[in-house]
Amino acid sequence: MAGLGTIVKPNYTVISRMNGTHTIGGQPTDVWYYDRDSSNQGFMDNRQFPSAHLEIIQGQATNILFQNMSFMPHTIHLHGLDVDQQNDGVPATSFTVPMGGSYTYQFIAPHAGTYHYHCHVDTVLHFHRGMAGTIIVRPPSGVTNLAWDGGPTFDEEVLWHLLTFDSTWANLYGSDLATARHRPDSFMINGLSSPEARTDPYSRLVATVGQRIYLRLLNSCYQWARVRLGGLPFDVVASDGRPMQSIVTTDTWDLGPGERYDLLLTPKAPISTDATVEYLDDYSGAVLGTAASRLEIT
Ligand SMILES: [Cu+2]
Repeated sequence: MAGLGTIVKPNYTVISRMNGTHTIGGQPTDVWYYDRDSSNQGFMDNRQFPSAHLEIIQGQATNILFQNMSFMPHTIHLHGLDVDQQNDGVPATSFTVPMGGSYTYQFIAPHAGTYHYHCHVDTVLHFHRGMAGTIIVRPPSGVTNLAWDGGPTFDEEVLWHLLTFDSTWANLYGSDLATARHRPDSFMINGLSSPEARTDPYSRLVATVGQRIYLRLLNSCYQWARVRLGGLPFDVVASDGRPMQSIVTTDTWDLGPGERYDLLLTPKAPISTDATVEYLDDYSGAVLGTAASRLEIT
């Protein structure tokens, strides 16, 4: 979907909430999430799982006022962004934001690219219950059709936040023996399983022949994720917020947990097919489950 983040600004209010609901595996499921101030429109409006998407600008002083409107301590960890220790949201090296409290995370993002944020309190569980979102750092000009200064331009932009869910963790309030193993039973793109992800305007890859689709991937689950775009070749152009040293052209790409990759797809003929993510067992590599959206090129 073109221009998924056309409003870019340096300052946000982000509110943690523990009273969300999202349909996961066909079941209404309690989720915890980061809400975004309503003045920012953009990616995945009104969806509580995954958390709000944020857009900021390379080189600008950025302030994220975090208000903890929930009943447990939380933080915002700015995964992959080069922030100082005070603003890194890791409790062991800084502090937590208590219930009812607030803190303004302050930083300057030095590199345009695809990033991630999540809670770092009882991380394994808070992350899984939904306290994780994406950040796009735009180049200094703020334009939304250029990956970074000197990098590729594109006509369409899509963001896939890759997620799995273990329903036996759904109602836990603290990690314990139950969270020693993660056995996912839902496999999603942007919080949606295949039937919904195939029709979701934020997840579909739609363009005309010759247009350039920029697909930002975040693997935000505890498994490896294998991405295929209907068998078409694509270029892997960026990794974890930095340009690839050399572009890789392939039709299959694997992401480890926490990794981000940016893909550039330029279809040369019309096609209507599935674009898929296979989630893989860490040890055996067996496919645990698949999520699919659509690749529609006319
Ligand atoms: Cu938390």
